[in-house]
Amino acid sequence: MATMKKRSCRVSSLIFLFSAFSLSESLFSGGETFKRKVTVELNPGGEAPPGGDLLHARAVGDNDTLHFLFCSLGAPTLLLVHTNTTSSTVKVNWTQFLNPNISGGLKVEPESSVLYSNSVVFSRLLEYNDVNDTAEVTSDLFPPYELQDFTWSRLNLSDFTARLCGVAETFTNGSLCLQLSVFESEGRDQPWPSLLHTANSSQLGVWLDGVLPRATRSRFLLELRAVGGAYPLNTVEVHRSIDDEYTPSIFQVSRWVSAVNSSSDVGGFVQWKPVAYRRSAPALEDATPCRHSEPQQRSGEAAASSSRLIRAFYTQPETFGLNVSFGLAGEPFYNSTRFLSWTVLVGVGSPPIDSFSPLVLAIMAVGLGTPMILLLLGGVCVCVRKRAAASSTVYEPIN
Ligand SMILES: *[C@@H]1O[C@H](CO)[C@@H](O)[C@H](O)[C@H]1NC(C)=O
Ligand SMILES: *[C@@H]1O[C@H](CO)[C@@H](O)[C@H](O)[C@H]1NC(C)=O
Ligand SMILES: *[C@@H]1O[C@H](CO)[C@@H](O)[C@H](O)[C@H]1NC(C)=O
Ligand SMILES: *[C@@H]1O[C@H](CO)[C@@H](O)[C@H](O)[C@H]1NC(C)=O
Ligand SMILES: *[C@@H]1O[C@H](CO)[C@@H](O)[C@H](O)[C@H]1NC(C)=O
Ligand SMILES: *[C@@H]1O[C@H](CO)[C@@H](O)[C@H](O)[C@H]1NC(C)=O
Ligand SMILES: *[C@@H]1O[C@H](CO)[C@@H](O)[C@H](O)[C@H]1NC(C)=O
Ligand SMILES: *[C@@H]1O[C@H](CO)[C@@H](O)[C@H](O)[C@H]1NC(C)=O
Ligand SMILES: *[C@@H]1O[C@H](CO)[C@@H](O)[C@H](O)[C@H]1NC(C)=O
Ligand SMILES: *[C@@H]1O[C@H](CO)[C@@H](O)[C@H](O)[C@H]1NC(C)=O
Ligand SMILES: CC(=O)N[C@H]1CO[C@H](CO)[C@@H](O)[C@@H]1O
Repeated sequence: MATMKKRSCRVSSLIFLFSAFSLSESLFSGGETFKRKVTVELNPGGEAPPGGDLLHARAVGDNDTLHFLFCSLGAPTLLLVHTNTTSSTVKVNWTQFLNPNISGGLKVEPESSVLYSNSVVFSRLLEYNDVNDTAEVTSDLFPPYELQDFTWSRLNLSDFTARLCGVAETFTNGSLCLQLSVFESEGRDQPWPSLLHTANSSQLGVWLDGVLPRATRSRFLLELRAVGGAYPLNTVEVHRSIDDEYTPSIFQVSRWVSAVNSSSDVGGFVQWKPVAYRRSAPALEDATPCRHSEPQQRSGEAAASSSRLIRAFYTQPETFGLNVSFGLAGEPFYNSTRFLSWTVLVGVGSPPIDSFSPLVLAIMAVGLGTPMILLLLGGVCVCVRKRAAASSTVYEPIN
């Protein structure tokens, strides 16, 4: 009797473990993930214009299309346009597009299909001399680098990835590079910060490589502008996460969203983990925290005059800007490695949220499950013993 119970206990504990594994499997690898069909086109309907490129990635879903436009004419700009049809197209009038004074050079047609649009302009790189190692921007701010004045390389395109590098005169041998990736389905890049992406988002990596700093104790900030129509990105929410599995030592994620409807599927987001890396192939000690300033309303005209894409698409751009600063007091200065990289996700709908991997879930299942099973087993054993003892006492008087 007791052995039978024990055997069935063992079997049930095995079943428990198996079901824990299969649950985690079905939660993560199973289930149809949302997919888009992506096609990429450089300078649609035109020849390579002087001084920059316009990339168009068209990501078609079941009932909708996401247009990603990335432009290096002026300050580098990423524009996302979400339409409610699979047949929307991008029309560029190059005569208008190349004229910095004229709006309307780029249209997404039919215009009635546009559900939402949002864009991010990389406007300025700021450098300051952190003489007292406080990592606070002080009066020792060097004249900012205006990214619209950089000399940008042609876009280097491979599959769904486009790379762009630019130099300012004082950079000597270094450069500031941006890399855009567009995705057909959910996943994450191998290198840290290994952000989770979906087919509704694109990823932008920015890095500053080999630039000659203007002071030995230089630190940098990057100024971003979010330009949009309805639902402007005007607030940054910082969410805590207990999971640092994919981005070691980082337990936070920052989301630049619209304060109106930030929790609904309407609108878009810019999302990042507050970490930058001081080497291109980083070890844990090369991670450096970054901070953001509160989004401030900025002149739409300034954004439009710095970026050809903004000028061409928006007539009355609503603009918010913020600074991301790299490094904390006491951390090595830029000169220590002369490298700094940071990654953001830009997309529509709800930002992707990290969850535990199957491995972690299995470990948790075993960690929590084993004590439960031991308790159960213990309970069963006690029961069986008591019964055995009870039955023997019951039978004794007969003997
Ligand atoms: C696409 O639209 C059709 C008809 O409007 C609808 O039945 C279908 O559920 C939609 N599919 C998705 C994935 O939204
Ligand atoms: C492009 O814009 C120019 C100037 O506004 C205009 O003259 C021309 O007809 C337009 N081209 C097309 C194809 O619409
Ligand atoms: C844009 O406007 C400015 C002044 O309004 C003018 O000086 C400049 O020539 C114009 N540029 C073009 C390409 O039309
Ligand atoms: C797309 O949206 C526009 C404007 O909101 C609407 O007029 C149109 O009917 C929608 N099309 C589809 C296919 O849902
Ligand atoms: C650095 O510290 C010195 C002495 O405390 C102070 O006089 C100076 O103003 C500080 N410089 C900056 C840029 O904060
Ligand atoms: C283009 O990018 C690939 C990697 O994406 C790199 O290997 C190659 O050297 C780049 N080419 C140029 C001309 O920069
Ligand atoms: C820039 O590169 C040249 C040749 O590669 C090298 O001689 C020079 O020292 C470099 N300058 C700096 C500041 O690293
Ligand atoms: C992406 O967008 C489509 C269409 O709006 C939606 O059906 C889908 O659930 C979204 N996928 C993710 C992973 O957010
Ligand atoms: C940067 O660091 C190097 C050695 O790491 C040092 O020789 C140099 O003086 C530092 N400062 C600048 C401005 O390059
Ligand atoms: C970024 O920082 C610089 C220097 O402190 C400041 O002038 C600028 O206004 C800031 N930009 C935004 C958008 O807050
Ligand atoms: C103020 C505003 O635009 N609110 C919208 C938030 O999103 C819901 C749907 O998700 C709309 O119904 C509200 O109008």
